[in-house]
Amino acid sequence: MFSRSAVAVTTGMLALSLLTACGSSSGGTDAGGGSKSDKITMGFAQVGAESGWRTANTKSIQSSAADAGITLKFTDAQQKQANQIQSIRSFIQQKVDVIAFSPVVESGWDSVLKEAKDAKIPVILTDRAVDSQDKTLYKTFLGSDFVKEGTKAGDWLVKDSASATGDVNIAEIQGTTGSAPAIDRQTGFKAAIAANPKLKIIASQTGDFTRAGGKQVMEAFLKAHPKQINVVFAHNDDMALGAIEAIEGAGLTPGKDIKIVSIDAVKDGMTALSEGKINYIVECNPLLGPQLMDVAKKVVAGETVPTRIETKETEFDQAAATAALPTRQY
Ligand code: GYE
Repeated sequence: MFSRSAVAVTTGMLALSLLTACGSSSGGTDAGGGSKSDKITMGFAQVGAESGWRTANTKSIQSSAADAGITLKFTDAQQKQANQIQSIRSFIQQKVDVIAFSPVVESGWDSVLKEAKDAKIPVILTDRAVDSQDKTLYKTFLGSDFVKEGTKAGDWLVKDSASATGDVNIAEIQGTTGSAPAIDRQTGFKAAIAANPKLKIIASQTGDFTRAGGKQVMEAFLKAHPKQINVVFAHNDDMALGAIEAIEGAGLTPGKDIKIVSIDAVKDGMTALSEGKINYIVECNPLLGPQLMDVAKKVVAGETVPTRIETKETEFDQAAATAALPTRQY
């Protein structure tokens, strides 16, 4: 007993002296340049854990906060706006230094964002946008151009079906109703396929960005439109993977009998693409953490930041997916 506590005391003293030494050698500042007493606390209200994309996004945010020396208060809204609003209110009460969140849907944020503004807590939107008219309610948006993603998916289909003689019937599996990526990806895709009047969307429903949702919606589509669907446009890879299960369950070959184009480029989606079960994937990058922490430090320091920060993204066919898979991070 005695010797153990002696060790504990000695270890404690050593830790204390190390801390003092660090403090004096760095002049009382941390690696981020702020003083120790101003360590930033960020409240982050995440959408949920609905997809592979989301899991990679959460990991990126958590590890980047740790790397940047930012204290992270993280909540998961389970895809419900009410939960997210509650989290944001609780972050305001806790007087965090900055709030970041990925809004489940686009509308309905004005009052809670006004509460944050009145409390002088800056807000950063990540991944998904809001449709608020008052742009002073948040400092910046960090994420992807979802319209462009939908356009790229549509452009691919226009090229791929250039030689089709009859109608090309498309079934669309949408993301969460009212969410920025669902709205914008549909807009971009529809505009792009207008280039060829043979391309027709014959069914469109939400699968809520989940694999189970994609499977269920595709099963219903196959029943309602037997032997009619030529192409599936899924707003994310997880729903495409669910659709693959439904297509195989109906005795058809995904990628051949029914072509599939989706968005995200997560590992499972890329694997299905390299196996020929998906035909094309437009990338949406979930690794927003490092940029978010950088911009949060600037915003807390009162620096002006661009009002929109976009992620660079590419797209993959079967060969590109096969080449990229061994080093794919998510
Ligand atoms: O595409 C999907 C996720 O908001 C960009 O949300 C994100 C989307 C992503 O559930 O997989």
